[in-house]
Parts: sequence; C-alpha cells; structure tokens
Amino acid sequence: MTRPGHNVVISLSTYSQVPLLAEVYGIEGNIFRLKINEMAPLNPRYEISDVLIQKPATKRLTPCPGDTGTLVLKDDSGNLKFHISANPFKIDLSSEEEPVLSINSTGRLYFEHLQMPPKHRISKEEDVMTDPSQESQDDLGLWQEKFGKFVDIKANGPSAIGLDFSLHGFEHLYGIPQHAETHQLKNTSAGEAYRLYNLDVYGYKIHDKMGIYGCVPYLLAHKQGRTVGIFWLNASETLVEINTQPTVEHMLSQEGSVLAKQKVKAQTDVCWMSESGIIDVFLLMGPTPAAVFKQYSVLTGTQALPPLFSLGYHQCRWNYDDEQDVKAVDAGFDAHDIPYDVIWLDIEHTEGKRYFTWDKKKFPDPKRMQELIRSKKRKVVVITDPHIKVDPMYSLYSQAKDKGYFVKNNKGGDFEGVCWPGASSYLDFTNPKVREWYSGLFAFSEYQGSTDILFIWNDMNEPSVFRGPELTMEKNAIHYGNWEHRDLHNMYGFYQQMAAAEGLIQRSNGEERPFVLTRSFFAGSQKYGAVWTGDNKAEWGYLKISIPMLLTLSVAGIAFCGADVGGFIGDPEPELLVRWYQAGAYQPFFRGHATMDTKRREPWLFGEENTQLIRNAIKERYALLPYWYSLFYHAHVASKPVMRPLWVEFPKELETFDVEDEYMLGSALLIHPVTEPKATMVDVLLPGSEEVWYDFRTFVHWEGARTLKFPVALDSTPVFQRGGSVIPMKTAVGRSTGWMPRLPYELRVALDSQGSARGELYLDDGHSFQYLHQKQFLHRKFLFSAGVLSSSGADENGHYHSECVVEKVVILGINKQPSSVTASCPDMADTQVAFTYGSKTSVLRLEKLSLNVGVDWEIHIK
Ligand code: MIG
Repeated sequence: MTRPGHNVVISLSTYSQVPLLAEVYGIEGNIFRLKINEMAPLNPRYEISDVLIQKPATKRLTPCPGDTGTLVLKDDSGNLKFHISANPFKIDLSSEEEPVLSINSTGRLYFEHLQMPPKHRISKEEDVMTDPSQESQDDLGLWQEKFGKFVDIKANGPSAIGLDFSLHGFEHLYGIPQHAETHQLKNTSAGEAYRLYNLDVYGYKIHDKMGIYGCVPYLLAHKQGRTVGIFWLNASETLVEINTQPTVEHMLSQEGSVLAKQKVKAQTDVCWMSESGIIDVFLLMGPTPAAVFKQYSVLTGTQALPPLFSLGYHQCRWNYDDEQDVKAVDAGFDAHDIPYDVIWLDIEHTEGKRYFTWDKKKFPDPKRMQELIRSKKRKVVVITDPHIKVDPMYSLYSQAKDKGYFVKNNKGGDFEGVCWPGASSYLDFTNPKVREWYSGLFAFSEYQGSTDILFIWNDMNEPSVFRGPELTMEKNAIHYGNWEHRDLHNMYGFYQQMAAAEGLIQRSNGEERPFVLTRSFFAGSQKYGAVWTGDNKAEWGYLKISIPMLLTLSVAGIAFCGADVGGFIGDPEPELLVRWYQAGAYQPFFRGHATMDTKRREPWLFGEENTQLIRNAIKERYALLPYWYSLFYHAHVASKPVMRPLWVEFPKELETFDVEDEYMLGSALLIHPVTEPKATMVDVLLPGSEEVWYDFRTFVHWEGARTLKFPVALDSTPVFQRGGSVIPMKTAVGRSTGWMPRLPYELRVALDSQGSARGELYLDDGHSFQYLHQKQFLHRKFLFSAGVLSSSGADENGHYHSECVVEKVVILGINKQPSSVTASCPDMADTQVAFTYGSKTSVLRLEKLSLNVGVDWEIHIK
C-alpha cells in the first residue's frame, strides 16, 4: 500500500487475473469515492465525462493506527473512519464507531479484465495450446452474444464489473429510477434485479424491474438517524440487486413475565453490476436527507431554475393537426376560462419527420401561428428527436453525413436504423463537436419558422430504434472516441438534452432560460430541464404509480418531473381524467397528453360538470405558482426536491418510510391524491406528534401522528397545510402565467402548536438569467411569532423591482379574537387593518392590504 497525496492505492490481485488498482478519495462535504480499474488495461476502459460538474475537491484522510494488513483512515470533519484491508479486499465505513456500510463484505467484487480476442490469443499461445481447434465455446460466447436475431460482437470481449455494499441497520432504500415500481425499493432476492438500461417501452408494465426510458444509477438508504447515498457512476447496462434482512426480534426465553429478547439489526446488501467501464462509486455519507441531496448536487449539479411558464399547465396531443387546430384549442381554453401556458406540437408538425422543418400544408406560416400564441402570452413546444431521416435532400442529414456526425456501425459506416421517418441515422451527441453543431441549429437564423416563444421536447432518445434489439441501438455501434454504444448507452439522451438546452441559451445570446423536456435521462439531467415518465396508460393503476415514480425521480435529483395527465394510451373515463388533473396539478411537470388513436380530450369535452372540476384543479395550480416557483428556486440553490417523500420531511417517523400514496410539496403542503375510482374516503397519514395539520380548503385542523379517514367527493384532492408554515399564493389567476406578474399575493399562515410560522417567497422576471448575473430577484422571508407577522429580506444580495402587493393574509390557528390589527412599513404611518375572525374556525382574515412585496413590513395582532 502506498499513499500518494490524498488517495490510497491498493493492488488487488485476488479478484482478477490481472492486478487491479483501487483508489480511495475523501471529498469535501462528507463524500467518499472509490475507483477500481485494471492497473494496465489492454485498451482504455470507458470513464464517464460530463456528468460531474467539476473535479471533486479531494481532502486529506489521516492515517491512524490499526491492525496489521489494515489501513485506517480518518476524515476529521465528518467523524468517519475507513478500515481498509487488502486481502481479502474490504472497506468498512463507520461514523463515531457506528458501522455504516461495508464494501465487498459479501465478496462480490468482480472485474473482467480486457483480453486479446480468442484468435489472437491462440496464435500467441500456439506453443502451449495443444489443440487450437478446441477453443472453448465458452470463450467465444463471451465475445459474441446472440440476442434474438441479433449477434452482439463485442470489440473488447467480456468487460463486466461489479461490487457489493452492505448497509448496516438500513432496510429502506430508494432511488435508481426509472421503473414503474414502488418508491421504496424491493428485495430482489426472490426475483429479478432492478435493471438500468434506457429503453422505449410503449405502455410499460407496472411493478416491473425492467428499465424504461432513463436512469440514474444512484440510490439512497435511510434509517432513523442517518441517510446515505451510493452513486454508481457507470452508463452501461447495469443491474442492482437488493437483499434486505429486516430487523428481527428473537424471543430467547420466557420466565414468568420476563421476556428475554435479542434484537438483530437490519442490514441491506446491495450489489451493482455493469456491463463495461470501470468501478467509480461515490458514497454520500449524509447524515441527513438534506445533506445527501446536497452531496449529490455537489457532484452532478442542481435542478435548473425553470422559466415560470413551464410550471403552468401544458396542453399536448399527438398531434395538434394544423394551425387551425392549434388556434381552436388555444381559443377553447379562453372560452372555457381555463388557464394554460403552452401548446405542444408532436412529430406530425414536421415535413415527413424531418425535425427542424414544418409541414407546409398544415403549418404554412409557423411564425404567424406563434405570433397568435404570443399575443395570448403563451408558448409553443415542438418535438425534435435524435434520429435523422436518411435523405440526401434534407440538409440536416447531408450536413451531418458530410461532417461525420452520426453514430457509426461496427463496420465503420453510418449506423442506420428505422424510426419514424423510415431509414434514419442517429446524431452522435457524445461528440462535443456534434453537440456544438446541434446547439447551433436552434439559432433563429437556422431554424426556419422558429421564434423566441418556441421551446423543445426531446423524445425517442434512449435511443429508440425500431427493429433494433429491445427497440434500441446495437451495443456494438461506435461513438466518438471509438467507444462502443454499450459503454455509454444510458447517457445518450442526457447528451441530447444537454445540447438542446445549450442551443436555446445560445439563440438568446445567453440571456434566456431554456425549457427542454426529455424522455431519456441520466444522472445530472436535472441541469438541462424536465423529464416525464413516457407512455403510460389511461388506467387508474398508472395514475397511482405516477406518485412513487415521481418521488423516485425527485430524490434522484430530477425535481422537474411529471407523468402524462390522463394517461397517454387509451381513453380515460371522465372520472379518471378529473382525478388525474387533480393529481397532476400538484406534480412538478403538469402536461396533458394523448396518443394518436385516442379521442380528443381537451378539458372541456366531458360536460360542464367535469370541465368545472378540471378548471378548478388547474386554477389551484396557478394560484399556488408563487409557492411552486419558490420551491424550484430552493431546489436550484439548495438541492432539495420539490416533491418530497414523507420520510424526507419526517426522517425520524418510521411509519412514513414506505408511504407513497401521499407526499409533501416542499415542507409545507401534504398532498394525498385520489387514485381509486368512486372513492368516498381516503386514509390520510398526518405525520409527526408535534405537528398540526390544516385542511387547505376548509381550514379544519388536526394534530399529527394519526391516520384520518378523510371523506372525499369528486371536487378535489386532499391537501393539508403543515402548522408552522407560510405559503405565498396569488389572489387570482390569469389566462396564463404571462398575465399574472402583477396580480396580488395572498399569504396563508398556518400556526404550529407554539403559535408561530415561517415561509419564503422567491420572485424574479421569470424567464431570464438576470437573477444570476445581475442578482435581479427578490427573496423574502415571512415570520409569524408572538402575534407579529413580518416580511424581511431572506437574501439581501437580490434586488428586483415589483409593483406587486400582498393584499390578503389568512392566519389559521389563532385562538382568540384580536382587538386590533395594525400594519407598519418603514416609510409609512401605522395603519389599522380591517379583519374578520371566525371563532369556530380560528381563522383570521386580513383583506385589502397593500403591502409591497419587496419592502419590509410588520403586521401586529393584538
Ligand atoms: O411512441 O412522438 O413518449 O409522448 O407523443 C411514439 C410521438 C413516439 C413517444 C412519446 C410520446 C409521443 C410519441 N412518441
């Protein structure tokens, strides 16, 4: 063992026929990294770039005395200790002498070293081979694999890697999206492992471990008192096995009334296996959920701050047929008084699925159409897929062809597959030059018919290849740098969204925030926009599973996520559609979408009663946009998910650890969507014995640590405000977010058992980067304590002029009628505030206030 600088190098020879090199790094912020590669691989093995936002800042681990054959390192600030033994190779991590996790304690370290192909080996080893024709079939099998009609010839032969981690005391694991599965990861010992392999799966099955669309090779483990994360930085096909032994109490004996018990602590073993690349794993040592979120974002970046419009409602369909159709749908929203922000155009808007073009018959004047939408202060999103029609007359194709920008097949020609346009080649977004060129295609001068209200949707970027193995690209296709597709498959979509987002930024000379929705994703995709869960079905089960699916994406760093409202495939019954709008209104990315052969389902097509219900759901979303936007700011600067599983907010409350039918929006709202047909009652868990919870609509309150039998009608989703919070809202909604900046605010103040509350409001221009470069923003905090509600700066660096006022304050949980309420601002005489108080409800309402949102003020309640 040697110790160059900050890392430790260990030679491992027992796990592979060649020496392996293990490097151990301490990283600032309670992170630990382990890299294992062959000491001298025959060819370089793939190492991921572009996911880590910077070279992680390593820090010194101090060696301490330990047993012979063991190296003990201490991380002074994190109270962590690493016991490393080389033979057998094992690492134990402990925190203040409490064992947290062990590496390779079940001995699953696995490393297939690169070898000469069998032929070469034979010729080289001729002298020792007695009978070369007896070359074992097994050997060949490792070099080529049959998959249906496909033969995967592996350029580098077998190259798999694997490693196990034992998590001591943990039995709750989350993460490794994307699967149509529960939020809490299941034990896989009896069935299939979780598979991380990005695939296009139309109408995917629920409760399946097969990979769909995108993945993040990152999981979190949580127990009372500690949360940790394991981030396995590898983009090849990956399997994750999870084996949990829960805590058990053994009854030892019973003598009289005395019970002798022995508690055996829970342990979960996780084994990661990937097809190629190297072992590069980050251990995020928490100890809190918030600390783990932070650690992950230090590595991969935070959620991009979305433009405000993208938090509104999106109307999509495959397809809105033509300009007339777009106009009519847009007008329908106004006629029915339903807010919406964006109309979407799917693949049919193009000239024969040639992206960046328009079907001239259907969309003869795309700019005229966009000017109409602009006049409504709304936006358009169009689709651009990564496959490019093989057509020498299509300039995008011929340019990319000439420049050599397509992924290659293993014979050196351009890879060709079949997709929507027929024969297609696939842009090699892993090449920085290709990304640069692709970004340039979004320039207004390049993209004919585009304007600055046009934003982007990346679909089919797993990549989807019809008639390809599992509907994707052959693993032996060749990318930039001569890497095989197998090495980086799971990053293909990540790179496309990266290039598209960059393109939108560039077309505005760096001034405007992009919006790009992607179907495929990887660790770090949060930096480039939003993600949705692909082709779900118009069935109740898909509505229900959308919640755990989005919670899983959220804890894996992807805060801006959503599921197709209504269900993409099939025709939802009206009740399902209504319930889906009510649920979607409280999910981060809120888009109605439907496939081609479904009936039209714009919100007003199901009778006045249902229109009213959908209208209400969408309006509730718009009224809460100040809260949503503030939460996204928080996700952007402080790494906390917007949509949070209960365990994140109540990390000590065991009964929250497996909850997935309800969740928190930020720390103030608890949402329990109705996902069953004809429901009249839902069981709502109100966690926390210290908490008070208020029905968000009736203001009735309950103390926490109980399960409510909560009656539900068809008119709403159960939503509860947590005592101790202040939620900023708008008093009214507009036809889109564009009509809302001047509308006044309402503050919902819900008092905790001590009679206090706090909350925040973030606002800026909603679309540019000036919040970043010129600090043009307002970040306010509201505090209620001892009868005084105050507004003050949460971040004095920010400045933004707003005419907007706080007009209304509703305080929940005031238990006596005040005698006077006065408001005071710095440059104004104190004024009496008119109020109404309901002694039955304990609700105090202050109306007709006119307190500028950007200045400090106080309201005194006596
Ligand atoms: O499988 O572009 O998930 O949202 O409407 C069809 C057509 C291809 C799949 C996407 C879906 C989109 C559709 N696409």
